[in-house]
Amino acid sequence: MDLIPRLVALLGEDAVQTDADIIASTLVDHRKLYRGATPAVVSPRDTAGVSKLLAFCTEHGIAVVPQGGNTGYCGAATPDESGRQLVLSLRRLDRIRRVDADNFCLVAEAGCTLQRVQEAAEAAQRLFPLSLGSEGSCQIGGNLGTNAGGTAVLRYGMTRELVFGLEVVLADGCVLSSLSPLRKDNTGYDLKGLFVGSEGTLGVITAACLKLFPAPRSIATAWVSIPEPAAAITLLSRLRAASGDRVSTFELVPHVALDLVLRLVPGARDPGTSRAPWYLLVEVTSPADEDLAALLESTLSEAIEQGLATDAAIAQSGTQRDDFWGLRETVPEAQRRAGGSLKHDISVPVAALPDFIERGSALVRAIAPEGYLVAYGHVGDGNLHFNLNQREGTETGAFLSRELPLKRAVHDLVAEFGGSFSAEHGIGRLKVGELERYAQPEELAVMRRIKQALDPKGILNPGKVLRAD
Ligand code: 2HG
Ligand code: ZN
Repeated sequence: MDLIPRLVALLGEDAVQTDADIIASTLVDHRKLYRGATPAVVSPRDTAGVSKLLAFCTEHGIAVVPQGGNTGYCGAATPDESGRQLVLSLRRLDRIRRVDADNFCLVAEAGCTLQRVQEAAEAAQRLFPLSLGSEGSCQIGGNLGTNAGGTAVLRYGMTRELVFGLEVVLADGCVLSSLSPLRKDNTGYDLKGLFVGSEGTLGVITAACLKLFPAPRSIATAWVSIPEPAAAITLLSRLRAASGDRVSTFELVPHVALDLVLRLVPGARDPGTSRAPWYLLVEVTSPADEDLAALLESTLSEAIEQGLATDAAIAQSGTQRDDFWGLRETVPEAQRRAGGSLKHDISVPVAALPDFIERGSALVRAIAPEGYLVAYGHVGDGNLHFNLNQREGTETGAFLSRELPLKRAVHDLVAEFGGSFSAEHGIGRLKVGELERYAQPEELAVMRRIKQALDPKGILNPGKVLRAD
């Protein structure tokens, strides 16, 4: 079959791109772990176009790899090396179809950037709380497909919890549409829950009805020096109680990460607090007018008196708040600039994090002496990016050769703690083997049966999440 003319006939010339220079960036994942090939990047202009494409691909057994902003960490949006998988770009589905302040919802198409969704909510005095470092370029379809996490999960939950309903195109082209803002709808299986986090392997999400919240009117942000991770756990529960559970962000940053950021990220500003082995970025927000800075100040002063913290700075302006946030959000960039890194996106029950850090650090010292630990992240969710960077003066080959033994040891430790080897970045292609190893066999069998039922020809993102047959 002459594929390209058939695609052009189906969707129009402007929907089919084959120029090697133009499509190059869609063939490599964000972390540059994979480099794929494709006959074309197809960008339908609407849901009907996605439906036509998938029906055609099912009929002819052509694999399709859905792609949003291409900012994922596990290679879920990259085609394989065969050169036979089409890339389905959702970028032209970029309308905010409706903002409904009274029902606290909005309907956005998959190709809207997360930032556009946030701004549409803000314009209606509402909040869409999903918040990630890549929000300017990641797309809401990708956030839904990967069940993205980010820095407000503690208060508002992962993406899955922010959805009223979805519009999804199934492999055979059939469109499931459920975009109403019903808070109660107890009619059968939770189909939307199935598609969120399925990474494009069960259907292609084309639009979503998203949950909004009252816009915050008061915000207080602090950068806190703490002596050890255990102090973070105590401080978190104190602050949750003192604030009436309005802590929206509670992030842990080790000194080594702050140091990398200050050295390697242009514009990064020292928070001015005394040096400590660990720091916290803490934010408390409220939809009412209240003095949250005073609340933070009294809780943190008490913490300092009791030795739970050694210093703290409360942001005195929007600029200082942005500076504090920048110190946390640019840790991945600083890690990249510092050279080779090994990453583990793990979670354990929140209160077990200090023990995990201690035992995990010992593993790093024993297994990967060429690396040093840069463990940071969403301590309020029990989710750490247990990452390593290469020590200066060591051999890159030796450092990288530690990847597999270290991953096995860290993930085994996570399993011992009853945790997850992929807390927020998903499975993609990178962690298919890990899922096979750590998921319960019964769970895997159910996943395979669902995949078989919804995509019997296996055209949807083959080889991602589950190994292709
Ligand atoms: C973050 O929390 C992201 O900054 C990226 O999830 C984590 O680079 C990483 O490992
Ligand atoms: Zn993260």
